[in-house]
Parts: sequence; C-alpha cells; structure tokens
Amino acid sequence: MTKPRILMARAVFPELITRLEQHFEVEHNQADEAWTTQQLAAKLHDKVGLFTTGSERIDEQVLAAAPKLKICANMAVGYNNFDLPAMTARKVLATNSPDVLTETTADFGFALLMATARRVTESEHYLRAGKWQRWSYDMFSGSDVHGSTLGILGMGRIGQGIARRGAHGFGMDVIYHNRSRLAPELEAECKARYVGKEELLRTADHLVLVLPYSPSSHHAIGAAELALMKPTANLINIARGGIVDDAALAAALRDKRIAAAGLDVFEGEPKIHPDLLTVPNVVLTPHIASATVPTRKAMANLAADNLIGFLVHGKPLTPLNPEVLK
Ligand code: 8YV
Repeated sequence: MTKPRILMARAVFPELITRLEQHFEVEHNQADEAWTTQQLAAKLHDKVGLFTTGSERIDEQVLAAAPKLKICANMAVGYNNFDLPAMTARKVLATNSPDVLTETTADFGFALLMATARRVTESEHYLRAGKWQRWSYDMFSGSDVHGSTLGILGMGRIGQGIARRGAHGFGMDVIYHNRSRLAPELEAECKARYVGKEELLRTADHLVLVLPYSPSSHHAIGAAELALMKPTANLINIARGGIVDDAALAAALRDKRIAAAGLDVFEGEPKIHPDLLTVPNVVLTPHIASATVPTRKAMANLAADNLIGFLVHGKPLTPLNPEVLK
C-alpha cells in the first residue's frame, strides 16, 4: 500500500523525519532551502499533509495549487501565517503547537525583561569593545525588577506564566489587560489585577506583550501608546512583529521617551528596522523565545502527532478549525 505523501517546509530534528517516514512518504527540506511561495506551492500538488513553522505563509495562492492537501501542521502556537478562513473554505485542517512551549517562552519573556531592565547586552558590548577602564557609581544603572509594576498585554497561557514569575518570584505588582478577564481563581493564582489598556500603559514599569497578532492587534503599541508610558518604563515584545510600530518605538527609544525595550520579534522579520539597530537602549534577539532543545522537540513532535493523528487515525490533537472535520 502506498503511504500518504507529506511535505516538510523546513529542516527539523532528523529523528522526526524517521518517525514520520513510518507513516508517510516524506519530502523533506533538511538542506533548509528558502523556497519561494511558488516553489512551496509546486511541491504541494501531490501532498496530503504539510509541516510548517511560523515562517511559511499558507494562503489562497498556495492552497489553490494543492488540491490534495488535507492538513497543515504548524510547529508554532501562533498561526498568523495561516489564512484560516481560506483553509477552512478549502477544507484544509490547520493545527498549531500550544502548551508545550508555555513555560519556556515565559522564562524567555522574563530573561528579556531582566536583560532590558539591567542593560545586560548594552554593557556587554561596552566591555567587549574594550571601553571599560574603571568602575563608576552610575555605570549602566538600570531599573529594578523586584517590587516594580509588571504590566502584561495579552493574558493567555504565556502571559499567565509571566505573571506567576513576576508575582511569586519577584514580588511584582502584576496588572494586565486582555480581550476578556481571567476567571477569579486564575487572577488570584497569578496575583494579577485587570485594568484598562490606558491604565496598563500609564502604570507599568515593565510592559510585556504576549497577545496574538491579528489585524486588530496591528500596531497595538504605536506612537500614541508609547506616549502614555512612563519615561522610566521598559517594553518587552515576545508576541509577534507588527504588534509594535517599530519605527515609532525606535524614535521613542532614541528620544528617551521610554527607558528601554527588549524585542524578540519584529515587523517584517528577519529584516529589522534600521533605527532599532542604532539605538543602544534595546535588547534584540532573533525570535528565540521557545528555543530550548526539549521545547523545540516537543513542538516538532506535537506537529508530527497532529499529522499522524489526523491522516492515520482521523483524530488531530490541536485543531484550529475543527469545523472541517464535520
Ligand atoms: C516559533 C513562535 O519558534 O510558537 C510560536 O508562535 O513564535 C515560536 O515559538 C516560531 O513561530 C517558529 O515556528
């Protein structure tokens, strides 16, 4: 019996290919070539399954070239690379990889918060450049993390993980804003208080963005929002590029209208707004919040579980558009 054919859009752990080959005929991309949309679409003409990361856009153009496609399994919790309505209309199941990365990503949110507040990378660059001649009383003074006010915009699982770390580990006063309020027990567990967006912006010493990207969250933090923040505040984005207006942020950092920023995601990444590269008070990392070996393996395996679960057993684990199963 011939096995169903699937396509891996990107390189993955070699053992994952071996695992998938037990069930499928796998066309992989272990050379990690950068395919154009047309190349990806052409490879999909005979495939029933596709393994993606957050970097591959799956839209009508791709779907139209993939008449046999039944499932796209994303190795990411965020799925703004999927045109979900188009996939649903074509009865292509979409899955993501939630939960397995929550704590790792929350750890990184905190790492970026601390590196930003305490000017870790800026001071390291200074040291590496041989500029450290002697200690001085105000050298690289940053802002305190313990006992400060932690603001969280977007209070899903990762936001809650950051709230717990802040409240229980660092004695921070945690406030949050979200489309919907958490249940009282969860608020109590996270020691987090719901506030309006404006109060969040005005009050936070450290504002962490953890909301999903959608047209409605595009530039949720722009010039007007930055103007409401304290001049001593730090902004951390581990959510998605495009939620922050990077040009407005670079200007605010340059003019010291906020103290500093820590960014793991960027508008149009991997391109970075050139002004962000010239301001010193920003910590920049290349979209690595979920990057630990165990977590990346768990994400990849969950995407594989979705392919096997759906194509072999008819039961995906984490469907995003379960209506196509009906
Ligand atoms: C991924 C992410 O590493 O899960 C997400 O939504 O942003 C990251 O954890 C990235 O999208 C690659 O798939």
